Amino acid sequence: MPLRCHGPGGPLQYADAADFTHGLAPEPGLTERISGLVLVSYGSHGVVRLEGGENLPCQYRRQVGRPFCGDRVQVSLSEEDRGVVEEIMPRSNRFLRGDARQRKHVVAVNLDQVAIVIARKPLPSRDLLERYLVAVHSLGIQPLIVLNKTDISDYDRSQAGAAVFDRIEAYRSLGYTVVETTCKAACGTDALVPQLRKRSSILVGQSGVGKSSLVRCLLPDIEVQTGALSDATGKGTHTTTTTIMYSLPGGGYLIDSPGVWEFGLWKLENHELESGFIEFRRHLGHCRFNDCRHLSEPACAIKAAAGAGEILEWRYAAYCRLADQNRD
Ligand SMILES: Nc1nc2c(ncn2[C@@H]2O[C@H](COP(=O)(O)OP(=O)(O)OP(=O)(O)O)[C@@H](O)[C@H]2O)c(=O)[nH]1
Ligand SMILES: [Mg+2]
Ligand SMILES: [Zn+2]
Repeated sequence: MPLRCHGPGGPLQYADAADFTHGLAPEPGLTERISGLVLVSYGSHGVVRLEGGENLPCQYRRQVGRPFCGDRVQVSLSEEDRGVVEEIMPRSNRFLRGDARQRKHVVAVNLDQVAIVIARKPLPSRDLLERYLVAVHSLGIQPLIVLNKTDISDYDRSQAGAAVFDRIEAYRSLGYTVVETTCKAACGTDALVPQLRKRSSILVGQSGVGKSSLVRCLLPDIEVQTGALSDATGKGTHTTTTTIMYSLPGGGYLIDSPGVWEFGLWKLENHELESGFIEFRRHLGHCRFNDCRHLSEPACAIKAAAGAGEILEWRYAAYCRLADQNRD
């Protein structure tokens, strides 16, 4: 009996059931390959959005490796409404986080932008924003700072992380775009819309800052999109436990990622850490020692710039703490 898999534009592929006796794919050459985009990825399977717009549940092959959310892949059809990832296309970048042992984990790939969401409740931990900024700069792409929950005005100013809200203008002066949002008012996310248009962006940030709420405000058809994904995986999708990609109405993609209680970095190279502080860059190369870590070395250009007020004292202090945590 022929198997068929329909996309919106008609049948995508026909194949003979006998080819699939052993599970995954028929012999090479028997099926055409279809390009797709990985919307959500679990250990051994995920959901791929095909060129025609259809969501296809797919298995992975050990020899091909595990694709991540945002990966461009080639799939073949293995059985009705199932696919197999045959190839992962080269990635432009990978957004990483570090675990408690400073090992790297991939969150999502092929990003144009990382939107770091912070809120007054829950307050960010000390240096959280700096850690995210370092992680984003290591990809060579621009971060966007999103201050959500602007409807909340009372918060615990005694906590170290609360200082972020007094420093918003300083971040703008450093060159960062900061947008303010609230999910509790009509048009509360309007400032974010043009920043996301026609780009692939990921929302990252502490658990509870409102990433999924922002997604719900920005996507009028969120129910349709999550429904289509649940249909494709055969189980309910819980956006807060899995990194998941949605299509934006004006073009582009928005990825919701599970919140972390504490965003950690991996073991960084010195250059990754120092260039994660963008205002340091013009001073780099002017220290006495080539391998200067800008902590207690003599004739350090970064320390001198911090002493002269060219680098903000609190940014330099944050750098020193991150450098200290980054030791072997
Ligand atoms: N006051 C206020 N509450 C908000 C706002 N946005 C989200 N919330 C609330 O904050 C809580 C957490 O929102 P979520 O959208 O689930 O947060 P999240 O960042 O996705 O959390 P994780 O999935 O755990 O990472 C919910 O109770 C939301 O209703 C806002 O702008 N203002
Ligand atoms: Mg969430
Ligand atoms: Zn130095």
